[in-house]
Amino acid sequence: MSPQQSTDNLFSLQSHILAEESRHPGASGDFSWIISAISLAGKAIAHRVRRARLESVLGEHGTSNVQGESQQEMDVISNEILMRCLGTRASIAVLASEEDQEPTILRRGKDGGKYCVLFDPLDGSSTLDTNGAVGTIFTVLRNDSDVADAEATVCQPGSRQLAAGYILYGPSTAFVITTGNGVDLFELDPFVGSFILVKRSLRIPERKKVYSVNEAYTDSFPAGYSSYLAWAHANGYSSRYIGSLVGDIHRILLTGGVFMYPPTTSHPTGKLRLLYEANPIGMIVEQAGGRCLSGLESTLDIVPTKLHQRVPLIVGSSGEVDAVRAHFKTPADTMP
Ligand code: AHM
Ligand code: MG
Repeated sequence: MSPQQSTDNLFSLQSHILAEESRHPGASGDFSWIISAISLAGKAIAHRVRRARLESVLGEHGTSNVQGESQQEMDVISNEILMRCLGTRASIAVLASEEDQEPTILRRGKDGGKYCVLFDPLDGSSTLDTNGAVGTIFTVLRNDSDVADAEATVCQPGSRQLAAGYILYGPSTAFVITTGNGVDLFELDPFVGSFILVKRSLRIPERKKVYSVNEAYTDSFPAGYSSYLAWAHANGYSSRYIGSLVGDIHRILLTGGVFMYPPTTSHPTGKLRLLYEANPIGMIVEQAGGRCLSGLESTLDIVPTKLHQRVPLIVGSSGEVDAVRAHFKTPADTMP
């Protein structure tokens, strides 16, 4: 191994963000403090996830979130960890979580609040009881200090995200991030205590005959999705579905394919949340050369109207998303 390679292998997330920030003249360092808080939270959540069964913190917490979904013990613990790590960062104006009904205002723009951080603390947590992979999804937005209402402040289209990422708690802990300049993959070295860069500028393969969807709901899918699935069955496609978005997206990012969560009878506008699930995943995948749609629209162009808004999602390899899109002949093909 050359000296250059060994230096690359020991490039930490912290150094990477500082290096990225130094490319912007006049950068204050506030942004790297935010990513460092998310990285600290990721390490703390990874530790708790690994010990969840030993500490008997699996299963339901006995409460529901704003969306009426039962909260798992680890949802609540992960949310608290993120709130505690991010709550101390001076440049954050607003924090918003899947688990909390309202955004939390930390400070106004005039008091130095420059950024908003939105997250799903532990996506796919219902698979945790059976030792499934789960993840934290996050996005960073600029705080528009002219907007007084916190919900209105965070309702920005995904195209305005400053950074987006996820942390996958699987056999290893992976940290995937984009700041709009490609996508980089880090892995936690638990002995060193740092996320170490393992892959720079990830590119998602353009084609791969694999789709990822909960096919048990096929009967309630709009016509365009059913037509695509019939086509995929006839064309040698394979299926992979973990039921945990971060796990499914990580596989697709590395090996290609398409993930879909269409509108269904029980979720007529889709299940996944626009601001802290679809948008960050969409930014990551598009930065890696893939595509992200919500029905006929580009997900990142949707102007959100509320914090917990849901959207349909079709995301992955550009050629595979286009293959789904080709079955949407009219808007009716995308509607339940
Ligand atoms: P959650 O945020 O409540 O965990 O729900 C999101 C999860 C995703 O991780 C996953 O893709 C999807 O829900 C699975 O839903 P379903 O069980 O309906 O297939
Ligand atoms: Mg979620």
